[in-house]
Amino acid sequence: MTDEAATRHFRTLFISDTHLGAKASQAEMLIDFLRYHDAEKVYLVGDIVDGWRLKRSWNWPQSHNDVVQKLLRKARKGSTIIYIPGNHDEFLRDFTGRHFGGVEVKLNDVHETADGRRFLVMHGDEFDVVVRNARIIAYLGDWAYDAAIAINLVFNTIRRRLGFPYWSFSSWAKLKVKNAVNFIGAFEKALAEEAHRMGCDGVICGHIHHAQLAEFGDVSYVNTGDWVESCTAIAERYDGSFELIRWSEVVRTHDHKKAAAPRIVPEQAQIVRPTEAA
Ligand SMILES: [Mn+2]
Repeated sequence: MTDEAATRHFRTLFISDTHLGAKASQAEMLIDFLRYHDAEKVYLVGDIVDGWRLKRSWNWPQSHNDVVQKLLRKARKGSTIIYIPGNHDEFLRDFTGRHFGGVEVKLNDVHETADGRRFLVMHGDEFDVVVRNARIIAYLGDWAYDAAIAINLVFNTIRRRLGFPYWSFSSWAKLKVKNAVNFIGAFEKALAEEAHRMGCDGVICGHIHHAQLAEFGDVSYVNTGDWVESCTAIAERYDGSFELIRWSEVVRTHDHKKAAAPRIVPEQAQIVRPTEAA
């Protein structure tokens, strides 16, 4: 009952990069978050299960199972749950259009907000090659851009068939710390451009473990972040506006379990202009 009093209800919740099956997954934080947040529709925006990590060494503690149970319970209680696979759970891309336990698998989706804006929802790894070669592609132009996306698809399908692990954006960017901001900027720009190309008002993605609410001209860029390091999620309020929830900060600064609903989460929405890609 106390839980219900503190639960925040949203129109939509967007969660990604939980990496269940990986030791670094902060499943307990996520269970806590799911306990205090509910929505009519929940988007799982990829890398929910870390298939590559599980393949190397099986790690499935109770807390990881509890996350799955909690999501399935939300589905049973009436939430629409859409699972958009990422690169770490790309085995699910073969099950596009399928339902399991009330969860629908989609390659990507277009979400319409309460105020009528259309958002392309996708994980974002489709743009890895573009990001890695941002400089060259910017120089070569449009055809190189389209070719890069096509190459990315073919390249990773082959890698996957051969059983090689997928290249990880976040660990790669961290290795190149000095340029990490540029890579993140290139990713954000590529995704915003794709949304524009698809005739959408914005994009909602994950993949780079860097939560963000930003505007690129007239295109909104929304990134859900992750549950490995930052413990972030994006929520759509009933008026169609978005909120970036940094759950670890909420937990640290508030006794959310005792506080009443309107007081538990301060305005955490961050509108920051990302650094332009070099
Ligand atoms: Mn990813």
